[in-house]
Amino acid sequence: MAMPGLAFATLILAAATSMASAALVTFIFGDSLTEVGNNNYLQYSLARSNFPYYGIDYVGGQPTGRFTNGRTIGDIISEKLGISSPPPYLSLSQNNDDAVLKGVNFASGGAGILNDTGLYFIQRLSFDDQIDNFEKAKETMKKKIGEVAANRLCNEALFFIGIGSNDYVNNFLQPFLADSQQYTADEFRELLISTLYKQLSRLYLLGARKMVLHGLGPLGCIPSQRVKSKTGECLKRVNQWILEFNSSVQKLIASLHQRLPNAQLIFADTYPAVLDLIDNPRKYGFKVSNTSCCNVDTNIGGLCLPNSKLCSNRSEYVFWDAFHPSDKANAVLAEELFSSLFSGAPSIAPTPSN
Ligand SMILES: *[C@@H]1O[C@H](CO)[C@@H](O)[C@H](O)[C@H]1NC(C)=O
Ligand SMILES: *[C@@H]1O[C@H](CO)[C@@H](O)[C@H](O)[C@H]1NC(C)=O
Ligand SMILES: *[C@@H]1O[C@H](CO)[C@@H](O)[C@H](O)[C@H]1NC(C)=O
Ligand SMILES: CC(=O)N[C@H]1CO[C@H](CO)[C@@H](O)[C@@H]1O
Repeated sequence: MAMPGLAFATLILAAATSMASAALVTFIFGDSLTEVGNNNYLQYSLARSNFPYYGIDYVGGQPTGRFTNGRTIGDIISEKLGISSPPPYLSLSQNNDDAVLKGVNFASGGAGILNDTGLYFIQRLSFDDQIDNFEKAKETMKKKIGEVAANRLCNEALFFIGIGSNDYVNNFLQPFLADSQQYTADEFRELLISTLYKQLSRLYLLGARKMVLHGLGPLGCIPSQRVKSKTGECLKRVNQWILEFNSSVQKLIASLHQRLPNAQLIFADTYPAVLDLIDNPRKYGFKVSNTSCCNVDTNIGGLCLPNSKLCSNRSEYVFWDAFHPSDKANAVLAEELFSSLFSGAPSIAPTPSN
């Protein structure tokens, strides 16, 4: 993977350093770790965070639909690239918005690779739905700048894709759902990978070339999973499944490189960074990593509700609610991701600031 990765980093660098002439366009796909407000537009969705205390540390201190107290990793990466964080797709006025030419966020809380993931949230945009929306956005681009320019824009844009956590947390790990009874862990992983293969190939056909795929973090260590262990420990079996999923994604990327000419996919391996943050919180200036700042009720979901009690210092906690990192943790993770993508470019990868 080293060669395409390096070439790719050089390309991002070129794009980032020539920003004065043309801004880097990013398209973001994913779940609640990357959503910036699409679900606010889904009337019946239960996967929402547009209420206090979400956003308490975001600009203006108001909830936006981000599932954290402050910024997502995508917001912070955008800041570092000197571009504004792309707006939610559903906030754009359809057919008549130049915003599609500048980058769009398609992510939706509760979404997964599979359509039936997160079904108890009633409404969310699955990865297939998000690609459908990208296809519509592409049609809008073509109307605005013509087919050749729209294709070129997509070929040069950066696609950030972070999806799969909910296929475990809100599907396979829920004993009352069909998938956990129907499949073994190996079969389920194979289903995810073969589905992802079709989805990434479809994005490629729609013009995507430079894609950053986020691996999954150690989901066995998030507060909503820890409470299932008698001692509050990480669930080893869950972490093992995630590691196997990550390996399979790495193999999938290698096979896509064989089959899709000029595709440049990078696996952004977030697992070790998140695990280190959880195992050694003090190393990064945190005090608590085994429970969330917001005192959530994991029996009724684990989101931070308006009547929840908050910790006294939000900067001391790795987790904001039972699923999502705090703004401060996202800053640490974004820093590591950014410097791994830009490893050859110390000049534009600022040193960690806490
Ligand atoms: C999701 O549903 C759509 C529409 O029914 C279908 O075309 C697609 O293949 C499904 N995707 C998956 C991953 O099952
Ligand atoms: C978290 O770890 C601390 C010790 O570091 C322990 O006292 C506390 O009970 C743990 N909390 C949970 C929810 O497991
Ligand atoms: C909150 O915690 C951070 C990190 O430990 C520390 O730097 C800061 O001084 C604390 N703030 C308050 C008000 O105690
Ligand atoms: C089996 C296994 O551990 N495979 C890989 C999964 O991803 C991790 C990090 O996310 C890699 O370091 C492993 O090699």
